[in-house]
Amino acid sequence: MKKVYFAGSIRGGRVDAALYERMIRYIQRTAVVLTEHVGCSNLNLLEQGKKDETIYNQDTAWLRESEVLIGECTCPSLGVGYELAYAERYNKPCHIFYDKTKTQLSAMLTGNPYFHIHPYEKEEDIYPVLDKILSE
Ligand code: 6K6
Repeated sequence: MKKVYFAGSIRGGRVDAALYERMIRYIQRTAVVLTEHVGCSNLNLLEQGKKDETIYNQDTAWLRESEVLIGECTCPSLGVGYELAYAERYNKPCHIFYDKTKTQLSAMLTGNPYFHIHPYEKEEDIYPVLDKILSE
């Protein structure tokens, strides 16, 4: 099964955490998600005790191991931006979703033809695109 690195905001804000969880569950029907915790609603408990250095080392190792990055970028996150640049450096295909009724994506992403960008209006529009990405 395909190994997916799912990226979504953590310290950048958790307003879309439930959406991340639904996307992760959907992807898990046909692929392996290395970063399941991104959709975890009880992140406060989980985050306690984990050193930032450990998080960085683990996440960059998972990025190198993954075959594709799928990011939900409606809520801006420095960590997700960093992960996208890191994935590009390792030639991992990057698919970026964002709700175009809620935000304008950074020009540093929309201006880079390397990234596959998927603006959506309704959550239901996301899932057929995920099907396509996962069957590639
Ligand atoms: C443990 C369990 C859940 O959360 C933790 C501790 N924190 C993190 N654990 C794993 N990955 C993290 C953590 N904090 C940030 N990240 C990575 O950065 C994730 O892969 C996200 O895609 C991204 C979010 O960055 P920020 O800047 O919004 O925190």
